Amino acid sequence: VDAGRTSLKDKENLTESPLNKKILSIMRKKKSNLCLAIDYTTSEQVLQLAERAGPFVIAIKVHADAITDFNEDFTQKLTTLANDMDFVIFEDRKFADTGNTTQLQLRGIQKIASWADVVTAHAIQGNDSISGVFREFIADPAYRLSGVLLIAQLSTKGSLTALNGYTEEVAQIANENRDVISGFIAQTRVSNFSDLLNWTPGVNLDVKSDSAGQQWRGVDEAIDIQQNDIVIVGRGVTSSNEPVQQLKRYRQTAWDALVKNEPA
Ligand code: 5FU
Repeated sequence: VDAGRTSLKDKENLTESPLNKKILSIMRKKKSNLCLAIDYTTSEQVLQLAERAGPFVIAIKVHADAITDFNEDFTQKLTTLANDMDFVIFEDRKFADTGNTTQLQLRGIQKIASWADVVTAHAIQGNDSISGVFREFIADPAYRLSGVLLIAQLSTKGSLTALNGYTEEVAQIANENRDVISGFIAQTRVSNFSDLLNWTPGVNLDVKSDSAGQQWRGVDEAIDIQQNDIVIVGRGVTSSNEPVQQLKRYRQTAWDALVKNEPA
């Protein structure tokens, strides 16, 4: 199976995940496979860019614990924007503990499960601490949470996810729990199930690395060669003086690379 080259429409029909159905439909509607990582440190900065970025992105990714004035007013405004502008809210928390602790953290001081549509989890703790916990939250209508992405590969230099067999084991967990796991954070496509979406960070059209371990590559490599579905862009947009202009550039480049591979 050439999972990367299944059409978006077919992926939308195939997927068992309500989150992926929604994302794939937004992708086709907005002609975008771009997720913007807004790593600003005040809620006002995040909301301002989210509002300007809304029409061009399928998801806004945040690190709630990096927002110094994080509060419920912020999440209320963010969910209103997401509902009005049709994007999903992605909290990149990277849960990695016992299932019980993950449960406590999802409901904890930040109430992540109440405002995030999708979160990330490592798989290092093993599947008994992952799928069951998330399945419970996703099934509960009291929570907004509707999907989880497993970290199959990190973008950082020297990442231990490259150790022999690790990524394959993560893919196996997702393959067997596709009702709850909606995809991966990865560098290259890691599963043959085309309904598991591959989200890829480490994308920048102008710079190759920072001084703290990040590695960036361009969109052609990320989409055309490595067969990812969704591009996650951070500082390529957020460090620019003209973020919306950069955002449009990334959206166009990433979408062109994706539809180039779409079967007619
Ligand atoms: F899982 C990962 C990863 O492997 N690499 C990442 O860069 C997550 N990220 C996140 O994507 C990271 O925490 C940032 O929020 C974002 C990339 O932003 P950048 O500014 O393009 O480096």
